[in-house]
Amino acid sequence: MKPSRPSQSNLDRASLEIDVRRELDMPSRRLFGKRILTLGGLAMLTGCSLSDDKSVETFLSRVSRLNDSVQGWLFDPNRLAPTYTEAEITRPFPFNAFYGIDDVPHVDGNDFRLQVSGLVQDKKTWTIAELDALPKAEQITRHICVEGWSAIGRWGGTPFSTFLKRVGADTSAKYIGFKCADDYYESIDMPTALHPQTLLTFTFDGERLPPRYGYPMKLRMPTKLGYKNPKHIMEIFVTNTFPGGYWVDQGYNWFGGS
Ligand SMILES: Nc1nc2c(c(=O)[nH]1)N[C@H]1C(S)=C(S)[C@@H](COP(=O)(O)O)O[C@H]1N2
Ligand SMILES: [Mo]
Repeated sequence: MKPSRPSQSNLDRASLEIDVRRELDMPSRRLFGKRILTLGGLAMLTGCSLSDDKSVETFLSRVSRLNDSVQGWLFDPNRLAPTYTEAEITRPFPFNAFYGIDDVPHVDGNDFRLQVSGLVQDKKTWTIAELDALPKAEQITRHICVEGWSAIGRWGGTPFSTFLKRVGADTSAKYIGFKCADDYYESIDMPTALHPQTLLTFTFDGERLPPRYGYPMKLRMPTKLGYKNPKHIMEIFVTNTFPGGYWVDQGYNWFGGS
């Protein structure tokens, strides 16, 4: 986003952002509310400029009405998140998880089998070689974490819609759930799963996804905030039963995106 000159609305925004920090400094992140959770993040995801009073006001009023169903209606399956150039990639790219870097799970690729379950025709498991053979796609997009940072990275893999087609997913189902190697879990809505920028990724910056960024795979959605993007995916399931998510079950907004 462009740097903005100070204005009353921007000051309001600044103090809201301080609220975010204050909440994050609290021993428990559970108090993290829906209201401020997606404030700065959503604006960046939608490419919405907060550089003038009017757009800040429009934006704040939208956020104050924020809830999952409203966000679901706002989501436009054809709208694309911004993409960036090679030169804009953030180096080094930050690591984040609900634990420190020393506790990153190291999944053994030789034994690894991705499980696919629920409302799919083909419940076969997938080896890394089989996943690597899927049609390729790559994107340079911005990852936005609600903890107050964002970074641009390059992820490669396959369009998630291609994968869902391969496994014969029931695309009239409501949710896709993810179980991860580190006890993290997440779920997303079907329109986001089928969005053209939603990628099942196996590489970061042209290299095999390193453990810290989610080996063996990470679902990358530039239309969603960082916590919605599961790393170390071990199982993918299609369901009509709301699966929740690691942070969502502690009060984060489920939709978490645009
Ligand atoms: N399995 C798993 N996925 C996860 C997390 C996690 O703790 N475990 N943290 C989420 C959050 S809050 C962020 S910001 C991003 C961080 O991804 P990065 O390490 O590639 O920056 O991963 C998301 N996906
Ligand atoms: Mo995050």
